[in-house]
Amino acid sequence: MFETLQSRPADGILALMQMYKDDPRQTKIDLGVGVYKDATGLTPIMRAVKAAEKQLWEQQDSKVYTGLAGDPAFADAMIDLVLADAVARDTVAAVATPGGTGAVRQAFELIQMARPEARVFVSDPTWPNHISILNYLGVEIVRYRYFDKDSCGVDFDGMIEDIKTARAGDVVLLHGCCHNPTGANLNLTEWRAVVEVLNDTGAVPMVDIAYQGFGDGLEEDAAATRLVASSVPECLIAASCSKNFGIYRERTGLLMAISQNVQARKLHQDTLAFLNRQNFSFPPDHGARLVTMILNDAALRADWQAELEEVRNNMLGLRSQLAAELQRLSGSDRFGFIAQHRGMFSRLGATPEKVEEMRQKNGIYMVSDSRMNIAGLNEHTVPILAKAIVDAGV
Ligand code: HCI
Repeated sequence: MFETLQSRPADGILALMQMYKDDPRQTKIDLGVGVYKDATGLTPIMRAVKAAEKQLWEQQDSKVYTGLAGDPAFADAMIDLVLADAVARDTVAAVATPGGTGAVRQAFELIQMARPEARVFVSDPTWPNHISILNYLGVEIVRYRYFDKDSCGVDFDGMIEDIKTARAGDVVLLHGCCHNPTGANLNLTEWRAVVEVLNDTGAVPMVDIAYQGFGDGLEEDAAATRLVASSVPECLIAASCSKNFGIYRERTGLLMAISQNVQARKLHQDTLAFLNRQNFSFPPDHGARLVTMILNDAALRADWQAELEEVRNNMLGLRSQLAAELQRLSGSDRFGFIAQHRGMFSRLGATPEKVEEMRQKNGIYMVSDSRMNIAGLNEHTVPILAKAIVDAGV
């Protein structure tokens, strides 16, 4: 029977990761997959994670199943981190998921289950996995304008015009902070306008927040998600712990369904648990437990926050350095957006041909849409990248 299988297109980001590994050049620079790297190119285990793991090893006496929703203490800690007091706890149904991708997948399945005719509006561009999973599930996709290729900022008027065409019961997928792949984000005034459109149309927001703490700070990065959650009747939030806790392979995420109708919460909670059961039974626990320990222990939490700040400031420093170097070499301000963008990524605005040229000539690996992982740089490689960009005539 398996001879009927057809090969599927590879994920562009993951294929690039392999190409980078296979490149023998010592001078190669990896600006591809979205993992944080320090100045030596290492993706470190955060200090608080190591400490929590040690404690866990010493204290954990059983690995028996948790619950279908995962440990409720994990949901509580994460709801507090993402939403603080924006909404009442008894309005939030939540399940632990295998990573942020797991939360996204479950959210899309929930949408399809609740309303098969719902369309999901996604930013143009969005994270390729959003498109891939929606297509796989057969959910209709509508793209809304987002990235303005001239300014490399947000085409806000275009975005508003497009999301206004959503109907009641459609879903608008929003990146809570640190937009992937562009790095271009809305300000809070613009977010308020988005909320107004959501409430006018009756469209349901789904917020994907995978980089909290990588942009302007933990609280600042959650502000838009909190605003949305507190302003609409219903919303979904997919949160990832992969990046801000550096626990990528532990697959740690949370899906939240929030409804102002408190009576609906039990049904939402049961439905989310049902979806977990259909897909994998119990969600992974190790990463979720580390996150819970860190968030609930004052000393671990303080150390985690301090290290996350180092990570964030390192990326901001690299952004400033790259923007300044490009300004110096090109004699123009056209790359100033790199210092304005936030998070791990910036879309440079180069054609796929120029991206390929930089890969072949300079061993610089960025995604073909010219997304660069800023954390893949260090103070020595910034000038090399800037020169390659200007030499390629970007
Ligand atoms: C990213 O690079 O956008 C995040 C990491 C990732 C990439 C592709 C599939 C899963 C996760």
